[in-house]
Amino acid sequence: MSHQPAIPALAAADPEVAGLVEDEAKRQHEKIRLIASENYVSQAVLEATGTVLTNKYSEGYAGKRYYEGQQLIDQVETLAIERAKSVFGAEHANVQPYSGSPANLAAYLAFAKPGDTVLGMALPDGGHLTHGWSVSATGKWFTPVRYGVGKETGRVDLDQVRDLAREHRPKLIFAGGTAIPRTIDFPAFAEIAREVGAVLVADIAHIAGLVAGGAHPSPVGHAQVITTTTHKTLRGPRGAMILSDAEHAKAVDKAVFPGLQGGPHNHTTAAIAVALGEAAKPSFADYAHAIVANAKALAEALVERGYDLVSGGTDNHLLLIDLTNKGVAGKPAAQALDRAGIELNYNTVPFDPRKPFDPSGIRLGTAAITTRGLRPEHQPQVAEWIDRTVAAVAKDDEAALPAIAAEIRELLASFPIPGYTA
Ligand code: DSN
Repeated sequence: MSHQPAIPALAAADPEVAGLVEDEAKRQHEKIRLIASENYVSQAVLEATGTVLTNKYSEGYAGKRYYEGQQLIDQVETLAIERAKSVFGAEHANVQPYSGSPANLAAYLAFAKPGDTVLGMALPDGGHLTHGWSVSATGKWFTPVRYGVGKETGRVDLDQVRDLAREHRPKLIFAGGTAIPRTIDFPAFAEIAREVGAVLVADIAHIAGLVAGGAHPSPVGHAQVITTTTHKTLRGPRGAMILSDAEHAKAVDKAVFPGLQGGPHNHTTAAIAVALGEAAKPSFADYAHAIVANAKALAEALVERGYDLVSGGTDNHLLLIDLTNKGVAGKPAAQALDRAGIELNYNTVPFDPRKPFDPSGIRLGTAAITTRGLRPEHQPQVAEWIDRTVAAVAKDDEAALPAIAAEIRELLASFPIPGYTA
């Protein structure tokens, strides 16, 4: 049983860290991982992240660096950029943002000034911290206005978006978020942004792999600026990219470097290039559609068991469940599910009467289980395990959990993951 690629030098030099890495690989093998923002990267992506490219500084862009020795780094970054443009059909790509939050901050730096008004989705309704939530720098340094979902529909309220945009004339409008189970209507957002003269930023961090694989409509041609992490449904390393049209390209690049960041993480850039190479293959389109099929099957099985899904279901990889009708809060449910072998996160639900650190809901996603080969026919069983665990929490029956974890380990033994050999 070991991590793949093998880590003998690490084991010899630092058994303490190596032991933790080995244990984490085993943990990832033995759990049903349903955290909607996580995945399993391929072994090729893992190998790229562990290369000598981590040794190199390369502030600047290809052909215009502030350090020498960029003969090969320039080629790596150019490859990643060209693949990103090709996979998404974008006019411009910047692959240097360290992760999603810096990518979004770069959009602010490029197209707004401190104090300017920005319109984003409220965090409890499914938005992201960096879309102007009060505890984030973006909420402190800019003037945030927030839209949400309809109380009855659980879906983004585009009438509210339009009304708020007309009233507040924001410089930036963010479309996208972290807990949106339904298709994002990029053309509708674009129309609103055009009307009020705002730059539309589509944050597709969650759905980038679905967009790449044709399982969610693309924002290209609608949003002038598109930010995304690379490690969720896109199945790359932890990192981010900004795509844009040609008109906004220069401002995006200037904001990332020298505006916000120093040297790019070249080992990550290489791994992003590898992931984008994988995303360009026809098999990735099958993968993206399989993620959605799994999410829909899981949603159906949970609804059959009386679970209250925000918006009633899903169009993408993500399910948001309000556990109020089960008499259990999100946090104890998530913690018990973890002990039972199912990893997900507790989450606020729209109009949640509870606090963010102890909310009413849980959030699930199917990107990782789809990578390891689970299919719609497995989802009724996954739903049954979730249901048994939630029922155990309601009855304070901790003793029920180890049996569930054992059943899960038995099923998953037939579904290997990249990164670990059992
Ligand atoms: N933490 C990411 C997520 O889980 O959606 C967003 O930052």
